[in-house]
Amino acid sequence: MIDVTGYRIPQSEYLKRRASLFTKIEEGTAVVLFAGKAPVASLDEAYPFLANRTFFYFCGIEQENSVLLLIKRGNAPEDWEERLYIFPREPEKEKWTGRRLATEEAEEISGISDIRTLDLLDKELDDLLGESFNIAWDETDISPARAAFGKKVAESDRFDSVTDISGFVTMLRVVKSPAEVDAITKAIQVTEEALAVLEQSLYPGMRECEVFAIQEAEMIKRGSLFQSFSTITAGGKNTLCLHYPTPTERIEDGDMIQIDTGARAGGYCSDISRAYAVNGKRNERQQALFELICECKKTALATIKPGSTIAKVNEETKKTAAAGLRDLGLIPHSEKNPLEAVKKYYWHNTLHHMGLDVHDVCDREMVFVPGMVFAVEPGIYIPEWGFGFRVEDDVLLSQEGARYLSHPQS
Ligand SMILES: [Mn+2]
Repeated sequence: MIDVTGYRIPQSEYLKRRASLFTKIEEGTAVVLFAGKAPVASLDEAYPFLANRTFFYFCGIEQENSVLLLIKRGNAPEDWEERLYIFPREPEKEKWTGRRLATEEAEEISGISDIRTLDLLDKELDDLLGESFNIAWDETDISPARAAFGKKVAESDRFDSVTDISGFVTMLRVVKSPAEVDAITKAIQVTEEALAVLEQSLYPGMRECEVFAIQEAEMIKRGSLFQSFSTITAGGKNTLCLHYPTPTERIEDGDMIQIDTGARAGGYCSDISRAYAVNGKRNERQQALFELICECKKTALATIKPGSTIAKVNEETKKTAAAGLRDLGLIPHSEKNPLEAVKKYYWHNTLHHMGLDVHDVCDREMVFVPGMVFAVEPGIYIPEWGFGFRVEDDVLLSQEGARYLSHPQS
């Protein structure tokens, strides 16, 4: 049984990433990135915390309110300064909140030797603003911490010189290193081991929430405490709702169950969808749809190659879906525009980038290059039949084309 407890990618990755960022920004720039904190659910109850993924990308720290400061005084690496601000250790507070990172641990994870406590941050940011530094940040970060800093910057008359690094960071994040592919592969392995247990546990009449509970429990047992997203489990007609949020119904004999799920490892996501017959045997229509979706996946895989685009893969896959739906009698042979008609049954995109975010950062027009990782999820939903589903696997693009990181369902 795989166990990803405490798993993380090597420190050297973060050193490399920060060096890329330093190379990209101009001399006299200070990059400020925020981990953020969990939003309040109600009163004193907060949602689970996940550090801002761009912050995490550059230091690997998963602790609330932490701030990364990268200062480029000159072009030579010895003129690049890295500081990480974290909470100080506070035994009284830690009785409630759990142990905070020690300075040495933060250094060990991130490779940053200058670890400071958060109480110094405000004054030191003021100092920077007082000097002639240009400020750079991630404009897609919607956290209150960044907003508060934004106000400070605006008040300091330095607003003209703020640079948004999100576009450049996207270019870095969208191409995965071998260490990142390893992390994603581990996350996939957790998800797949859990799915194998789940498939053995299915029985007609079980409730959607029991399916949910088994899948989540099996991933948690393997050390994935925080999933890529909350597992979706929908039976029967509920498979016609893509992000079905209320899994409480029984799955009757003869019905399909849709599971869309993904564990995390070292902060990295997986994303796998399976469609099972709850009684273990697909009927004729279920089998026909399953085969068509697998056909679509084949088309998608053949189209995911260097130089291709999301739009191209979508279009080719929809052609395969349209042809299949015509054979099944759902799109009339007389239909003049099958690519338009297929929209009635093909509701979502065929693929998305996957990494630190499950729907990872990207520019949708971006031309595919080796190192990209995608979740490929053709889905066909047939209201006339009362069900539909997607089958989803994760792939890595190399010079030779796309190859599965997960093990496709048959
Ligand atoms: Mn997906």
